[in-house]
Amino acid sequence: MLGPCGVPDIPPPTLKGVARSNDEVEAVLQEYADLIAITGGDAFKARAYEKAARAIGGHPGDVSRLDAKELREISGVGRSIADKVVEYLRTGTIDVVEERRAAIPAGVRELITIPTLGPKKALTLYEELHVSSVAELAEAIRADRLHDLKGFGRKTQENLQHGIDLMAQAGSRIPLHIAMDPAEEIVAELSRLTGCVQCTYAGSLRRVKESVGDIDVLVAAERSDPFMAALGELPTTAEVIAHGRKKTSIRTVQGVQVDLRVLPPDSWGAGLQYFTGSKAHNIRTRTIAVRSGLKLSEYGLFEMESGRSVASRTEEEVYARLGLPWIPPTLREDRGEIEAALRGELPDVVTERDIRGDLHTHTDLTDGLAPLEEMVSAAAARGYRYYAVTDHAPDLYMQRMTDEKALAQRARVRALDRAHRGMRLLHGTELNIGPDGEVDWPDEFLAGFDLCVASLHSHFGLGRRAMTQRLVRACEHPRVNIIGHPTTRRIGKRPGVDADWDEVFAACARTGTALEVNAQPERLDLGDEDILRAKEFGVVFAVNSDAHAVPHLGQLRYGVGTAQRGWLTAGDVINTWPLTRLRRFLRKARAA
Ligand code: DGT
Ligand code: CA
Ligand code: CA
Ligand code: ZN
Repeated sequence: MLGPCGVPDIPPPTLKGVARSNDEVEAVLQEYADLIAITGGDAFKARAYEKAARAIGGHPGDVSRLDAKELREISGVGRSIADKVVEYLRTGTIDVVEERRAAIPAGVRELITIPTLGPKKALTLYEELHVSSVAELAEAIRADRLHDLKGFGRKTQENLQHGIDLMAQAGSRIPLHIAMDPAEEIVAELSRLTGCVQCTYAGSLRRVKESVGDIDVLVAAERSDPFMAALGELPTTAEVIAHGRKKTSIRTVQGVQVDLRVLPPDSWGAGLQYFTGSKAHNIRTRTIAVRSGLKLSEYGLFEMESGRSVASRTEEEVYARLGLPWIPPTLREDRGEIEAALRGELPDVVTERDIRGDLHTHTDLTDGLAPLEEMVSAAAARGYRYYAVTDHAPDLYMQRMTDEKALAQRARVRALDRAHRGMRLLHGTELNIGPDGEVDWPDEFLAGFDLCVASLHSHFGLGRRAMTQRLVRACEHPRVNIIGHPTTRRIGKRPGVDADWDEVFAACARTGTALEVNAQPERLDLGDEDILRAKEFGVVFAVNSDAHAVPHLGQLRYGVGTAQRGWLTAGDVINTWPLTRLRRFLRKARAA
């Protein structure tokens, strides 16, 4: 089901404060690590800050509630780091970070935002060529000025150019999860004001697009001024761009633009429909209105002749008067939803409440941050009926998995399973799909797992033919149940691998292998368009968090939003199924 306002189920805003302050601390420590590296500081120290940044980002509790002593209990956080965190939480800045910031041009810091450029190379470019911005670097590459620079061969230059291109493509669009925090905070703050009848975010964020241009917030109230004024005063507001009676725009400290519009309460439904978009969807609804002698605007649906309002209070009324059922925001892209709605064939899209368990998660046995017990308790607290632990397999060498470790973990999982009422634990693994489609471990060993996710973690550059065969072969493996993050894309950073996806989708359907909708917001893999296509082949899906820390479990909602955008119903998603049906699926055809 969808929540009030049709926003996909979202945990209550109170929980969000936790993630945000941890994220902020993570970001400032990571920046400090980068600054140390750029200014030629101690590499060991930079790594220590990086490690602490990650540990804090993944810490399940709100770090802003901890004192220095409690902070030091987080792994990787020593006295000096804890003190800096306390300083940051108290004052909003850290002196030494400010000093380092001042010591180098902003342009150099801008350089390391290029996905393929690390701090060391950024410093070389600055010192040797005085390059101090992305634009200057692009120009230097074009003019072949990197020619004689040590460590900047052809391949490196191509990578840099690729990184610059990716940045340009991503433009100033903001990843979904980065926009979600300020949006929820603003909605929570404005909802508190007296006179607020309704408040929500609209636009691409409500449609759960993987990246958003800006945040559109709507309020229904008789008087607009108090809301316009309050927006300018919020702690997240860095700058007021435009202030008006109908619309105010600000920029947040994260650099995200927010448009606030205040509507008369009677126009709420029409305004919400209009500002949710997409533009393409709205063009269709307006055309339908015109054909019925009506005019649709953000204020309502009006009779063309008399100007009399016929619907405006709720979205449902507006759609109904157009002869349509209410359409979930995630479908409003003019990708056939209007036709489907007219035929009465809109999909009943999967929601977070339908999800019975998570089938791809990690622990600190490999690269996760939290111990098994903590991940399992957090999963139980989410109300899951089942939960799979799928740590990495041995071929990902740096994770140092062994047979013994896997078996020891299994024993712990089985013991925990007995201790948990209401939630069954599955012991799985995330296998590595080798260059020829082979996976870690022989069949006898794999037989001991309840399920196997198999993912690409290397050899991304294989040709299309080889890549396709590799994925098809992984599907054909009798123990492989789910292809994890199938394309390996990183949104705005790395494109997915090249393969004949139609052939892969067909293989999934034929072999009873599910495709993952990986909910990590920087992945969202498969993405909406691939899901739509795969669904046509009769593939089933698993919407998984791929959590490496407790807070990541909650990112599942981004995967659910993406699944909705791919028109998936609960029936299409194996982790909404009852456990018995899931177990039958996990046996593939073996026991049939
Ligand atoms: P974004 O911000 O680029 O990720 O995408 P949106 O969809 O949030 O677009 P935005 O912020 O420009 O406008 C929010 C919604 O307002 C949009 O989805 C539909 C509606 N809207 C804005 N301008 C127009 C327009 O000129 N025509 C129509 N039909 N709708 C518009
Ligand atoms: Ca927008
Ligand atoms: Ca906007
Ligand atoms: Zn994983």
